[in-house]
Amino acid sequence: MSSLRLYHHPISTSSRPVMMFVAEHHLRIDHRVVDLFSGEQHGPAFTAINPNQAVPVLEHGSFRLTESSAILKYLADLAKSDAYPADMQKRARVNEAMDWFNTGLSRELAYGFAYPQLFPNHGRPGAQAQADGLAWARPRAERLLSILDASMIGPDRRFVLSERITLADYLGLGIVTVGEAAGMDFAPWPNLRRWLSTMKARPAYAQTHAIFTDAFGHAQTRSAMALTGEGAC
Ligand SMILES: N[C@@H](CCC(=O)N[C@@H](CS)C(=O)NCC(=O)O)C(=O)O
Repeated sequence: MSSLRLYHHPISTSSRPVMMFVAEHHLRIDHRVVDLFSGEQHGPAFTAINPNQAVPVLEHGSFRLTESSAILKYLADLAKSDAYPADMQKRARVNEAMDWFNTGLSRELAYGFAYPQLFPNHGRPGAQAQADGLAWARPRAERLLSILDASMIGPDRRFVLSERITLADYLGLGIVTVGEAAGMDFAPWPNLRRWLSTMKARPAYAQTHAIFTDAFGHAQTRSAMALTGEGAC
């Protein structure tokens, strides 16, 4: 098998799901950290790898792939993982949930609510604009979190739309945890909290989320990020 390489950053919302999937499937992969906080993603070397100037990027031999959702699906097929079922309708259900996370919850919870608070380059110009932006995003994020809680996880399922873990859980975890880091209160959603505990109890979570947890648990690290003026999710 050709060699695998993953360009990522351990704090990035889009990288963490791929890192966790890779760890849980024991894939041999060359990990390359792209330093988002010094702006390495904007330099010519990385721009030649991904013109979008964003992580994650997967290389499999000479084949290069961007977009976390596409990378997860590619790796799952490569690893013949049950997390991406072969059955057409089960697979469509996973795709459906992944699109929901990536185009719906990500927009409201990550881009609308969390990033403006956590990453200086996402902050709105001025305190009033920042407050207005958060007031706009919060109810929209809450509406989607209610749907995730009541309909997608529900009282009886262990995972999103499924009894078994799928790629949707890995992808969704990246987005839900960044909302949590920004102070979204999950108290109203017991099924969501149970799912989050289940995901955090998986052995690969601690290993792949150590830097993320550390960064948002220590005010000192947060202000160090603010000083750089760089960095995104
Ligand atoms: N839709 C892309 C999003 C990739 C993305 O935005 N990555 C962020 C980290 S979460 C990034 O590299 N940002 C660098 C920048 O904006 O300068 C995916 O799912 O992979």
